[in-house]
Amino acid sequence: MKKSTKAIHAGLPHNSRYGEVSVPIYQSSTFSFPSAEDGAARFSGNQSGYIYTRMGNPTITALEENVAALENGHKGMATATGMAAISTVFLALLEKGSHIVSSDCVYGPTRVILETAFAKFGVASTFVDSSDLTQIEKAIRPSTRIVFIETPANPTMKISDLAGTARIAHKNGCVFVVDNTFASPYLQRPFEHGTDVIVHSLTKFINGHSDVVGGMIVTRDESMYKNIKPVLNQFGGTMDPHQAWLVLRGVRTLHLRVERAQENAMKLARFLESHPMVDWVLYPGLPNHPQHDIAARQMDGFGSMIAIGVKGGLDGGKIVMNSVRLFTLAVSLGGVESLIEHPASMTHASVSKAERELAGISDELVRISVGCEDVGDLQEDLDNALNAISATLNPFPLERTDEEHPLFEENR
Ligand code: LCS
Repeated sequence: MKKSTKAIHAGLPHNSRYGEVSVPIYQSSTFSFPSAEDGAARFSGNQSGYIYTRMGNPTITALEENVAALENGHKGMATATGMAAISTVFLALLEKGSHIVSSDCVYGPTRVILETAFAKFGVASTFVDSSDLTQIEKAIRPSTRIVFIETPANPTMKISDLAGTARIAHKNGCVFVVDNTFASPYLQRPFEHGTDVIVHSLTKFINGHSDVVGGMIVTRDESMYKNIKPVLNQFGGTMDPHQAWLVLRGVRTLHLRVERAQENAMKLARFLESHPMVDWVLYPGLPNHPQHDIAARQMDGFGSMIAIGVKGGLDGGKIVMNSVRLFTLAVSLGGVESLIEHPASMTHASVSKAERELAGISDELVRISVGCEDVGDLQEDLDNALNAISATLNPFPLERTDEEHPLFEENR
């Protein structure tokens, strides 16, 4: 099946009792056993069948099958949130004395849990610019167990080379984990480039309607599944059947939403590039994006997230965020509605200013999640909000200064 067919069909009931077309919501915390012997056989793993919803549930299984199929993976494990997926993988694969190498611009809380909770249990972490393979290689120690990257990265839109990172991780005996939230499996399938484990915040593109939080872990093989699944079941960061049903409803239009949103994003990125109130635009689909070629090689499209720096720095950004009428000022991303936010004071406020600056998360960076509305309406809204900067903060120089942003190659 092609990916759009999988989004609609994977995980649908094959032997439905009443011919239902949608997966039923099995809202049951526990499942009866035909006999005491069957119950014991299910617990020992000698018989398949559901036991207790924290350990598995048919509605949740349907979603796990759907996302694993979209990723061309082996098996999925649905989690309560994206952070539950990430922390479960860390809990399962790291131990006292071990070390992890991660992208320096991962989602704020991913970095924070490594530097606080996991550090407390003796896990060391190093954060590098993962778009530079030599930095990843240099950071690896004999104790390194995981190389973890997010590409495109939140919020800098930095792209890391998946195949190159996989080679380095495997040469050094590390598990290569990718957070594929920003691209979604519709645009990027990391297993095709050598990844071992994929994590998702389903809250974003996969659900796509800003009404559910959820996460998913997908493994490439059975042995990795067996390493992680008991940790998820026992620590309990699992999903609820109703939540799974809502995400299943969302994922069935993944391809339609992603296609429309990225078409809108490309048009808006070009418009923003030429806007006198915009200093720089980072969108992987623009040829001047520092890793545009890598994105073109490993992705099926460039997605719908854009980072911009506006005239007037943070003050200018605040004016834009307070002036939009159609864009919603809110964190999160990947829904059908367009959102705008300020990472330094919102999603990445938990990361220190010094670390944010090293990672390219400057104070003037404004992040845009482009949705599926009419692109003309979106452009008009941004244009009005950007023009409010000059009206409020005049005078500002009108010449463009794209090349001033630290993420541009020549300024490294
Ligand atoms: N990974 C990435 C790349 C994310 O962007 C997020 C959330 C997570 C993991 C965590 O997923 P959650 O637990 O929220 O389902 N990113 C958010 C953001 O940029 N704004 O609000 C949440």
